[in-house]
Amino acid sequence: MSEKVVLLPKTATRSVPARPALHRVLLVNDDFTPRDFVVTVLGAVFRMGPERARGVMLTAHRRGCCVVAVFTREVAETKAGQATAMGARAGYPLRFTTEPEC
Ligand code: TYC
Repeated sequence: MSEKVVLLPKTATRSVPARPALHRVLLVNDDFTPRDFVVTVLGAVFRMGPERARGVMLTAHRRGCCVVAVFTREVAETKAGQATAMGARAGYPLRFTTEPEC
């Protein structure tokens, strides 16, 4: 007895790489760090022009915090750490934090 061989087409199982979760960097207001210093840090670490940096600084100053940028988790944490360290080296309590985007 001859068996019929049925050849089924291979189903493509190409896996789609997962998108890395994104994290926000937040600038937190304080009462001590000079405004111009905040603008300088935003320019140095986040490559922001002076007008945009001033806008972000003023938003944090008025509202308590402001989203600076969105990156993958590692980049967000590195940049927040560098920017916070710049403030600490100059003796200011300037703080950048990160949080996951939902
Ligand atoms: N509030 C500060 C001042 O009046 C300026 C400032 C703005 C500090 C934003 C931190 O994230 C900040 N000198």
